[in-house]
This record gives sequence, structure tokens and C-alpha cells, in this order.
Amino acid sequence: MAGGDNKKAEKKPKANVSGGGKKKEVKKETGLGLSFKKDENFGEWYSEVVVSGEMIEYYDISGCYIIRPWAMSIWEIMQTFFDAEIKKMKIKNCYFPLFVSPGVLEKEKDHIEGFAPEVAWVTKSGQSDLEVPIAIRPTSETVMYPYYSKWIRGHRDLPLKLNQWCNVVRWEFSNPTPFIRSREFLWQEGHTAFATKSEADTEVLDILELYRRIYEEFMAIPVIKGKKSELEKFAGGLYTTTVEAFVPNTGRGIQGATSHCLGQNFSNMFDITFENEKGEKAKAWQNSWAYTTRTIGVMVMVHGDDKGLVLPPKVASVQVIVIPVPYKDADTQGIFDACNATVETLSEAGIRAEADFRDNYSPGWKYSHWEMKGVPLRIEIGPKDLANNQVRAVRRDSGAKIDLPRASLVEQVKEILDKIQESLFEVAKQRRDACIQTVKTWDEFVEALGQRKMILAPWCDEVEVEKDVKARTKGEMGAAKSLCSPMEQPEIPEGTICFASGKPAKKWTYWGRSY
Ligand code: 86X
Repeated sequence: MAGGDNKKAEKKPKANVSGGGKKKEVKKETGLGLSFKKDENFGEWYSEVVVSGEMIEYYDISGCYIIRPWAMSIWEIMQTFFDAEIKKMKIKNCYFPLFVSPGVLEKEKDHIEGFAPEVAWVTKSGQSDLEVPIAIRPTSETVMYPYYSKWIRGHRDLPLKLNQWCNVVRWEFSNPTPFIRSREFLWQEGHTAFATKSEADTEVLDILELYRRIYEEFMAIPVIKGKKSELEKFAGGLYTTTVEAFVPNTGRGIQGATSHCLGQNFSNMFDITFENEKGEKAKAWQNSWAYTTRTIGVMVMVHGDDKGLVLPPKVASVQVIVIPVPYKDADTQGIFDACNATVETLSEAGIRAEADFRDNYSPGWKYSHWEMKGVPLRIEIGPKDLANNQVRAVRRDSGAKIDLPRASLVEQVKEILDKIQESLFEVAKQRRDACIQTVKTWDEFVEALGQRKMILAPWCDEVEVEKDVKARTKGEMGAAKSLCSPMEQPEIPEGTICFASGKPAKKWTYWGRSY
């Protein structure tokens, strides 16, 4: 497989986390913690925490990463939620091939022009060149829509609502980052077709709401629902909606997921037409929408700390880790039995609990290990706890220690897990909100951008003005762009002018640097 020149501007992963090469000495778990601090060296901290937290292993192809069970289980929990919700909406799962024939890719030429360098191609089988090279899907419009054209004949064939869970490949050249920017990633892509625009419009927002829930209810990350500008929308579509998250440490916005109304652009291109009730030929209205494994990266960036990952209870595959704390002369068997009983009681109540009985690690080592992995709640059971018929619980997010009587264990653990989930969201929201700055003038805008803020400004909504903002903010850290116009628009008083052009303002829009 070849994907063009891949030597451009790639940051080499650190030696101790890189795959490949001779100096492959993988950093052994020492339990001593991270060597980088989140507030001092965010980039290195992130690379280290995803590896030490056992989410990611680096791979010997740049931009590709091994998703280990600890991260995959998070993906699966979100998948279970989202999959059930879209099934309620009568969306059906399917699977289309990984490979795209070049002819069909051509068809979408106008829209893939800018993307073409990112397309990876298979050119050989064994030693012989393929007669016709085959592309690997970067997204599946061109794979799926010829069949939509075939399957949609009359109005009774609509709506057609399909989704697939799959991998896609985009051969990116800018610095790869686990989850955030990888050359292969997992996603769901939904592709739907309707007889009317209003049905399509409704679905765009229904899906966007599910994306908000994934971020806010599962990942405990606040997001802003909004609409992308003409410059930032998917060029092939009519309009693009988004949930935008923010990473305070870098001062960058990040698109969390996207739900597009494609209008009739693709039905024109792929001849997706149907006979309507009046017997006339009509073009289908289409949507597409996706969220990716990027969600996991945003979660690490927002919640992680200097001890490692911090997992929200709702997505943690282990919500409670039980650790025996035996002393030499203590009743070790009694402690082990209490640990087993605790796991059993919690598991029966639907709480994901495990015990760490490994005898080659000390309790202290285990504490840091599970803190590194971000388990929301640790339960320690020692001789004193055994004697008092209690356990000691320690919260990962706050470090707070609470003694829990074993009689009310389930209720109290449930309550604490709920509190952790709620508190992670509240803390993240306060930090995010503290980074939002409302400005009215260009000078205020530039100042806020210098302070790595997410900037809310009144805008005239003109493409040329956004291009101008990009040009005027070009620099070391990257240009500012519009992130989204929030669905919930604050009032725009009469006479409000655009922060960048001085023309009458049409809408409030978030601006900033972004991923
Ligand atoms: C845009 C648009 C759309 C379905 C979504 O955002 C939701 C799910 N697709 C994706 N896009 C491309 O069309 C694209 C095309 C090529 Cl050829 C490429 F190499 C990269 C791409 N990246 C994004």
C-alpha cells in the first residue's frame, strides 16, 4: 500500500513509547508515575498518559496506533449506547466494502479534490501491479451512494436510513496524535435519504443531540451545539452541524462529532431519485453524520491529571478496583475473602468491579497503577477495615477518602460514582467556561486569542471576512477560525457590528484555534 510521500513534517514519537527501531526498550511499569506534567508539557504528557494508562501502544507505522482493551472498552460502551438509540430511530446497520474503485471516487471529484493527497491506494497484490489501483475508503459516500441510486426507486423506498461501524483511512501528514489525529480510525458513519427536506432537517438535529449526550452524559465533557460557517462546513453538503469541545490546556477548540444535511447535492451527482406520490421524478434529500475514536482523546485531554487518566464512571470498564491491604500478622485470608465478597456484591448490583490480588506488587504500587489507568473509585480493605466491617473508598477525581460500612456498600458506591460523574462534568464545564471570552472589537479578539480563549463574537457571516480573520491571525500557533455559531444564540442588539469587518453583525459565533 502506498499513500504518497509520508516523510513530511512528522513528529517522531518518544523513544520509550515508539514501536520499531532498535531502541525499542518499552518503558517498564514502575508505578512511579508520569515524567511529564499536564500543565508544563501538555503534548508529552498526553503521549505518555495514553501509553502508561494502557490505552494505546505505538505501532511501527507512523500515525497508526494499537487500541488496547482499556480504550476499546470505552469505545464499546459508547457504541452500545449510540447503536441502541439509532435503532430506536429505525436506522439499520450495514457493512460496505473497505475498497473504492477509482471510477466512483472520480465522480465526486469536486468535493474530494482537496482531500486527494490523503487517499491511500492499494497498487499491488504480491509482486504484481494491480491492473487498476484500488483506493481505501476515507469516508463512504462514493462507496454507498451508487447503491442508494439503485435501491431508491419510489417514495415507498424512502426514508433509507443506514449506518455502519467501521474503520477509515486518511493519510494525514500533519503531526499524528493518538485518537486525535490518526491515519486509521474507527467511527460510525450514518447515511440517510428522505423524500423531504424537513425530515432531513429533523434528523440532523436528533443525531446532534445524541452526540451531545455522548460527550456530556458519558464523557462528562461540555460541548457547544452549533452550525459551521460556509468555509468550515463539509463542502459537499448544504449545512454542517457540530458539537464543539474545548481543550483548556492548549486553548484549542475541537470538533467532537458532526451531522450534515447534504441537501440534494449527492442525489444530483449519484442520481438518487424517486417517483413521488404525484408520479413525478424527485431528488432525495440526504444526511450524513459521524463520530470517531477521537472522543476518547478529548476525554483524556479534558479529565486527565498528573497521576494519569481520569475515567468518568459511565465509560470506565472497571468502575471500582478493590485492593487488599494485608499486614504480616493480619488475617490475610479474611481480607481476601472480604475483597472477593465486595466485588461480588458490587457486580451483582450492576457495578463494574474487580479486585487486584497480584502478589508480586505492593498495595502502594497498585494504587498508582490504577490511578494511572483512571479507575473512578478504589476500595482498600485492610485489617482495621475487616475488624470494623467497613471498607475504605478513595475517589480518583478528588482523592477524597470515605469509610463505607459494608452493610450499605452498594447504595453508597452508586451514589459516589454518580457524584464523580457529575463532578467531572461540572469541573470541566467551569474550566471551559472560564476560557470563553465575549468580545466586540478586533483588538479584544486579538487579545483573547493571545490568552488562548474560545471567543464569542458578533459576526457578519461573510466568507471573505472569515478568510481575512485567518490571514490576519496566521502565526506560530496556527490561525484562528470560526468554530461554530451556537444553536442557542444570545440576543444581538440593534446596531451590533461584526468584530472583524465592522459590517452589521448577523450572528454570534465562536472563534479560536482548533485541532
Ligand atoms: C468529509 C464528510 C462526511 C460521512 C462526514 O463528515 C460524516 C460521515 N462523511 C466527510 N471528508 C471527505 O469527504 C473526505 C474525502 C476524501 Cl477522498 C478524503 F481523503 C478525506 C476526507 N475527509 C473528510
